[in-house]
Order: sequence, then structure tokens, then C-alpha cells
Amino acid sequence: MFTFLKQTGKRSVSVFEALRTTGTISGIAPQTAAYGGEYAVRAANIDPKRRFSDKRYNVPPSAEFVARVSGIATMGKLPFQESAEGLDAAFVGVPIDTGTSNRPGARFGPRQIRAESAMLRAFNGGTRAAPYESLMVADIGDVNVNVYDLKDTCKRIREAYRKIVATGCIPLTLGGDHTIAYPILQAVAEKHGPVGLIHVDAHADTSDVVLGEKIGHGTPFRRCVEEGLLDCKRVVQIGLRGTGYSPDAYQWSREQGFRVVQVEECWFKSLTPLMAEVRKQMGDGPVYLSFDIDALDPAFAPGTGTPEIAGLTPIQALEIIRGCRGLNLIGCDLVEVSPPYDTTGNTALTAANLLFEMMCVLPKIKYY
Ligand SMILES: [Mn+2]
Repeated sequence: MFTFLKQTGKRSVSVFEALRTTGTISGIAPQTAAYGGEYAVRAANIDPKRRFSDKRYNVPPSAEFVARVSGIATMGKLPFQESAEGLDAAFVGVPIDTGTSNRPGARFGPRQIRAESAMLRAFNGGTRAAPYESLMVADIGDVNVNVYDLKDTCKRIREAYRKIVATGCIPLTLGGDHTIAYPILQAVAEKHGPVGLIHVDAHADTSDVVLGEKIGHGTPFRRCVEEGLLDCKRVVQIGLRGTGYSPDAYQWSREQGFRVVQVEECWFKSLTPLMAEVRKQMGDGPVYLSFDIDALDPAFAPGTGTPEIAGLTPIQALEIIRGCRGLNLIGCDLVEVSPPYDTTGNTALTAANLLFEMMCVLPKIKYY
């Protein structure tokens, strides 16, 4: 896809914007010819209001004109850029599974989510959100993790996210196991102060020590509370379930002031009313959304490290994320996609769509 990009000043633009800007294909790099003349002419003549955003923003090439399967895989086929400079939001990969306790493979999550994200189109047909007419977004690649050392990885993640949030850019993270939420929230809270948290997961991830270790994918939110990164009255955990180490595995969460919504409260229901309550709970303060794909039932999302039966549906996932519209979201992640266990690719496809939905509820998004 990079061959389809053209640099204009500091911002990369899609060839379609270039076509629109010039109104002709003649001024475009020779690669354009690779589309076939007929498609290029159609692209140049198409109604800009319908198909393209204002040229201030990055717009991925439409699969109407550029084959989905072509190009280097970036999230949503957005342009790649090296840093968060100049961006309102950025997709970032954190490819680790060193923190996982069971099935490995989440280190391949970002790559597979990017590959499946080739299905994403520019508009949200359900909500009529137009993210690429609202925000400057790009894929800024992956954090360079240390696959041999989880603590060093956490340090690297924290430093990388410090730089991202310092620019004012909102990170949309492709995980990676759930350990990553801890160093991300360290960086985020350093900028914003203690944040509200909407945590969607099968597990509370509030263990203190596992196998003698404080850092792992079952402990991030315990560490966050200890370090004062969360505004505990503005934390909700949704979808929790599964066998526990004690009769009430969520007692610690409740003692911190978290609202705990076990999966039994979600069964057979729309979660839209719940989200109205969550929006009240979150108020106007900064909110971080952390979504573990294992919150979904393993029938929908089998490609994950620690699956639990009887989970949420993709419809409920959309209700939760769409229910975040209006909140002061300052960061989101989608974690725990493990491609080796995702034999159809549908777990990664679901993750890609959920990340797109997260982008669609960021502040300042335009809706038709
Ligand atoms: Mn988790």
C-alpha cells in the first residue's frame, strides 16, 4: 500500500486524495497505472463528499479500487508513519505473549489483526460514524519489545507510550497479552492523572502474585491500583466469569470501589442500558477502555490464551463500545488475540472490527 501513498508536506495522503486534489490521474506517480485506467478514472471522478474525507486527514484506499489483498498490511490499510507526531489517534501494536499463563501466541496478534483489518471500510454503517473525516489517524507500527524479558518489555512499552501520549495522540492498541495494560496505563496516568477504566474481560486480572511473579497477564489491574493509576470509583469490569481460586474471585475488585458486572448479569440481554449507567459512572473525566477478546464467548473468539465458556456475544461487544460514545476516551486496547488458536481468522477479524468501533467513539468523531 505504501506505493499508493504520496507525501504532501509532513502528512501522507492516500492516492485517492491525491487524485481528488489534482482531479486527474496524470499528475500521479506511475504506480497509479497499476490500478488499471478505468478504476483510476472512476476514482478521480467519484463524488468526494460520498467517498473521501476532507483532504486534511488520512484515508485508506477503498477496496472498490485497490484490491483488499494487495499492499503491506497496516491497520485498516491506513498509512504507516514512524511516530505519533501530528496524529489525533494511532494504531499501535504490542506483540507480546511472555505474560500469558496458558495458550501462547498473542505475540502474533497485532500482525493477524492488521491482516484481517483489510476487510474494514471507511464508514461505520451501523452508527454512521466517519472517522476518516474527523481525525488524523495512522498505523505507527509496533513497540520493540524484549521477548526474553517481560519487565524490560514493560519498561519499553511505558517509554513508547509516554512519547505517544506526549504528542496528544490517542493510542488504539493491538495486543499482545493483557500485561501490556499496566505499562500503558502508567504512561497514560502520568499525563492525565488517575483515569476511569472500562475493562471488558472474562477475568478480573487483579491477582497479586502468580507463580511468584508480580508481572503477568493476570495482574495488571492490581499493579495499576497499587500505583494510583486508576480512579477506582470510575472503574467497571464487564463479562467476568469462569472458575475461581476462591468463592468470590471479585471481592478485591469490589473492595477497591470497582463496579463488577459478572457475565450472568449480561446473559440474554442488551447491554445498552448498562452502558447508560457506565457513562454516568465515568462522568467527564478521562477514561481508558481495555477490551480482552476473551470477554467474548470462545464460540465467537476461540483464538485466545485463556478462554472461558458462556461469554459475551459480538453484538454485546458492539453495544459496550458504541455505549462509550460521548466519553472522554484517552486510550483503548484490544488484547489477547492468539492467531495459532484462531484457525479461521475470525477472532482477529472480530478484533479488527472492535478496534475500528473504538476509533468511531473517540471524542470529536463526526457522525452523519
Ligand atoms: Mn485480561
